Amino acid sequence: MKFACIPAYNEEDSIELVVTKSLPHVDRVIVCDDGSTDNTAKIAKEAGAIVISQTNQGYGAAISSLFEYSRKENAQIMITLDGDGQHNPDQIPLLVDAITTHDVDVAIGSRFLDDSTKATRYRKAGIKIITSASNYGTNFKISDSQSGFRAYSKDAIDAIHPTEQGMAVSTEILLKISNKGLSIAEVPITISYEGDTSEQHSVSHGVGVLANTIKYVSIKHPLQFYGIPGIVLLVAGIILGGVFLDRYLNDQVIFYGSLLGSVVLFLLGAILSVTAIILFSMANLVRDRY
Ligand SMILES: Nc1nc2c(ncn2[C@@H]2O[C@H](COP(=O)(O)OP(=O)(O)OP(=O)(O)O)[C@@H](O)[C@H]2O)c(=O)[nH]1
Ligand SMILES: [Mg+2]
Repeated sequence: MKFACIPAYNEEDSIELVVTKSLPHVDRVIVCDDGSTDNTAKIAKEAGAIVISQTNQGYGAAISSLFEYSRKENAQIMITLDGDGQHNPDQIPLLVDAITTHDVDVAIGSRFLDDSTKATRYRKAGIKIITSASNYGTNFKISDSQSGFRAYSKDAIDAIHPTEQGMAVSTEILLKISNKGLSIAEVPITISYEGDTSEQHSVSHGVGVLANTIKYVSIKHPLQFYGIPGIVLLVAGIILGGVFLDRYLNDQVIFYGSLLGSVVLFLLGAILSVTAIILFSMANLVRDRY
């Protein structure tokens, strides 16, 4: 059984077309209406979708509910796509095909595999930065880590339990795919940015997603992320302390600058190093829990 799963928040203008265009390609269309204040739920239901309604918690919370539903209802393949009409439901078979004929666990619809995407330069640059950070954490080499147009195999549906409530869920899922050893492939898709004026919103949104991505990556590689800067600071603190002692012992000059600098660097270095060690052991302990 194939399910098309659509997170939707106040998408009454677009949801009907997304649902009706998705229906021919799947067995069920499920819309997660995350506390919309418009007629999204009603329109989706009338168009033929099953509607899950919950209080507004964010994109990630909706994705999480859709995973849970698909697991419970034994979906063999789950496709996620946006309710705002930016993804073309007629491309669902492209993603499904990657799973059924090429045997991958997760197919990501990428906007950037060919150059036709008309996203603004800033948006492209932002997604590139986030994707590089995310690739560093996963060892994948994908081009669009933030795409919401994806397909998941049964193994992936069973293995992935997202917990991020916001947009960072896209990165979180990639890390979980990597940790579980699931396979991944990208499929070129097109996206429509018509009528999109949310540039400013996108900047703050992008910064938030990047911060979250760094959080995930730093947990995955704590020794590089905290340990190396920690040791560098510790060593710098020790050197500066040596300079202070040298001046004090040889010339009886109390050089307050290097004393203070040495203490600050040493403390910062110690904090980062301890953080690295704690995160490293914690990551090992909880790695296989989800
Ligand atoms: N259920 C639910 N869906 C949401 C929420 N926020 C966004 N969505 C849906 O998730 C999809 C993607 O959200 P968008 O805001 O379009 O994100 P985007 O495509 O990255 O950004 P834009 O370029 O501004 O469209 C859309 O279908 C939204 O309706 C939410 O809080 N809950
Ligand atoms: Mg959108």
